Amino acid sequence: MAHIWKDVKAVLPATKPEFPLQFSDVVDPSVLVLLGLSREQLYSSSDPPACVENAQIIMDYSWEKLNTGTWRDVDKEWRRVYSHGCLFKAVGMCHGEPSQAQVQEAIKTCDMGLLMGAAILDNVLQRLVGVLKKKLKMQLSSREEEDSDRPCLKKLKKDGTPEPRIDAAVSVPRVKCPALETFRSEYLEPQKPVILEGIISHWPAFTEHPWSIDYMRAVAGCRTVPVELGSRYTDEEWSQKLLTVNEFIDRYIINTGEGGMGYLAQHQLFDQVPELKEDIRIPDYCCLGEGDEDDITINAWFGPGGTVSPLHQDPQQNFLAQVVGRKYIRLYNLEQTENLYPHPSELLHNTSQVDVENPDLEQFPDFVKASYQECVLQPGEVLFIPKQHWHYVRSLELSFSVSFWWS
Ligand SMILES: O=C(O)CCC(=O)C(=O)O
Repeated sequence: MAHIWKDVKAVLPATKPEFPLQFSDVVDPSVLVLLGLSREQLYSSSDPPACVENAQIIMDYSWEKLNTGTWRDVDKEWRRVYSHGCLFKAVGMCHGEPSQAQVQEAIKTCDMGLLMGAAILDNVLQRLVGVLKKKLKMQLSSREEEDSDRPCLKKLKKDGTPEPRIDAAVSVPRVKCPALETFRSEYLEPQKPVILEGIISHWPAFTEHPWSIDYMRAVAGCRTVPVELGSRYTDEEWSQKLLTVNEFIDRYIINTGEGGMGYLAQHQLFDQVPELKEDIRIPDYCCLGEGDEDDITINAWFGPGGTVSPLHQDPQQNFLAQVVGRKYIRLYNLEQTENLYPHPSELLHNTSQVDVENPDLEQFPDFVKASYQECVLQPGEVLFIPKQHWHYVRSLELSFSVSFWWS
């Protein structure tokens, strides 16, 4: 890991006076003292272990603040403090000749700051991960045996459920590259679902860097991300866990005997891993909305066959773009709501209680009255899901989709 320190220092402000530490009086004076001390240690390079210990105290203290009350009410200053703690710790771990495990831990620390903190110093945590990832890659690629230990793709988890038979009478229509005006008048204005063909085939995700498990490992394997555990988020035992993408692939995509379902479903992945964001493009049709590009939420959905998103609705228009694998999708329009038995609780009011492919008709007798449309979304296709349309999604095999929520 020679020279790592030089590259790490290059992402920091050049001198201590150029490294601002300004916080509002929400932050306790004792924490400000610790932050000042950490900055001192950073520039004196005197005692790396003390720097890491100090940073850990800042992280632990602000972590408590981040986890008190609801997330909405957490003061952003505490998110900034947490990011500073992560930065001081990650940098402190890179003194001398850090081992591969220490660099991996430093990346994880940056990811925690990116996920839970706030952007600081011109997105320094992201820039630091860029440097650390390169170092890690250099070390890994010099170890030929690395990949040969990995479980092979033949062990990919398989979904045992039978292939869905699409009823032609209710299948979602398909249209090839419609003009903007056509899309607006025939689908957006009347709020009708449609599958758009041929509009994403130019994405690098299909051309220069075809998305695959190996590609995910290469660009994001060492990154820590939140993973949803459990068959569906409405289940009692459903939970979330932080894992590296490599751990997620090994445990939940490739059958290593661990069991259970895991889904990488999150909106931060594309900010965290810019390489993946460069592989996709915002569909032109989003310009028909009223918001700016910055208002579009881009979600990643990466998981094994059999992953289910229960029937639910979202408050924005949605383009669900299929990159890898196929998905069975059922859609119900807003008028069907009373036949879909939304959960009574406020938290889950946008989610139906009915298990769409295996409904309990004694408990939910009106569900049979609900009319729907359905499709199997293929790689390269984009499904337009109008705002508040109820949608149920089951992946038929290993799948990677990207959704764009826009208004
Ligand atoms: O693909 C999935 O599993 C769910 C997609 C979804 O619910 C969405 O894009 O809003």
